[in-house]
Amino acid sequence: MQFTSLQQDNEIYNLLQAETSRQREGIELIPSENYTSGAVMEAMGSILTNKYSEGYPGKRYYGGQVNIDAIENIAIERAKKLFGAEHVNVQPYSGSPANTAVYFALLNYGDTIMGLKLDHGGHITHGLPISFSGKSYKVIPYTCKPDGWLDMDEVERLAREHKPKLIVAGFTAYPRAIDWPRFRAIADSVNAIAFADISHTAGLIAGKQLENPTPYFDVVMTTTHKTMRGPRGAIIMCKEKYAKTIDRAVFPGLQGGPHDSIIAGKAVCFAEALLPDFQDYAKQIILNAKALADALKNHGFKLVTDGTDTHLILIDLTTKNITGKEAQTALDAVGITANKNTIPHEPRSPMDPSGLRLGTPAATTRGMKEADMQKIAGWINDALANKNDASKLQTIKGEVKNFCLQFPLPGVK
Ligand code: DSN
Repeated sequence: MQFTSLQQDNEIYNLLQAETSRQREGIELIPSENYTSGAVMEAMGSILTNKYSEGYPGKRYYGGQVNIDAIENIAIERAKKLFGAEHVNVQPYSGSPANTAVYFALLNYGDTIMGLKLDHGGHITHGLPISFSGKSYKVIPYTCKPDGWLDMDEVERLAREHKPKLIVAGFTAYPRAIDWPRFRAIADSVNAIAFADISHTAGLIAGKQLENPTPYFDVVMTTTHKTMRGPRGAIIMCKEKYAKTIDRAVFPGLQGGPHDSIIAGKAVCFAEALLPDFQDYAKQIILNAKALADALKNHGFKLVTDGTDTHLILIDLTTKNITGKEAQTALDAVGITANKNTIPHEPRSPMDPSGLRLGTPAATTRGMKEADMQKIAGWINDALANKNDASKLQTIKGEVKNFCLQFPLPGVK
């Protein structure tokens, strides 16, 4: 028997309803999360999930591809237009497999790569010793300075010394704009491949608020579900000379059949990002992040690099009497979702670090503005100051819920 409605699976249906309430009644401040549109969700939950389509448009291993080819080609063309890319592969399942495909395409095992150290704001796939990237390649990590700013002089010195084959410029917890030309110049000076992982800021780049590395980097990868506000997935963009190698690494190198419903969702989110109001959205994300950063500083919080140029804020809690884990738990109790995070030169452990990472993409999608960020900073301050006072936390939770109910949840009826 096949169910005709999700309600026939009570257990999952009820949890989905509960998650809808959680998302509706709380403030989402995890910088890598967002709310997709109803149109993106419609594509993701469509009959395209029934299809297998190994290969690429015009070169598939199964029949019945007339519509699938058209959808994939549209996704590719829209991404090219959005980022000014020469070649785009829209099939990667997500960011980690996409980064793995880039390495698999362009490197031999044992080659030297450089990436930002994870606890300084990099990513597991940028060379963490216990990950595939760290086990397969010789990794020379670069770091941030004690003030939290990226140490570009160190990047240059390490590149000269170790002559990497590829330099990853990618960031998951770095609040500042990136000097892409300097990365490119350093890579050129040692003949390295310049690879940007723009997963966090792609929406701000597509929305023309931050500089775009795509025209002059060799390879650029982005996920599509963060500031891009699309389905969970990724794309790889590259210069034409790498196109064949990248495509072969994605399929058949690492993946089988692409997720066609997700590719349709990517096409839809690119169409949304090509509309002029996406630029207003991207601008508002940054205005909100700056407003939230200023308000937090007024409450006495120390921020890594003392502020932000992007959607992301990293609070250094070492001057407050609370750890990142305790802060995350206290915020969960009031309906504010954020994540504990390491800070550069972390004195504690990744499971209970000294930082708290916040971001404004999701709150901005719901329509929150600068004045709302002041309120949110106030609730964050109160929740952390009263982390052991269950009754006070309950009161704040009520205020947060009343506030959130004024902002509809996109994509949900
Ligand atoms: N998990 C993502 C983030 O939160 O930044 C990175 O993959």
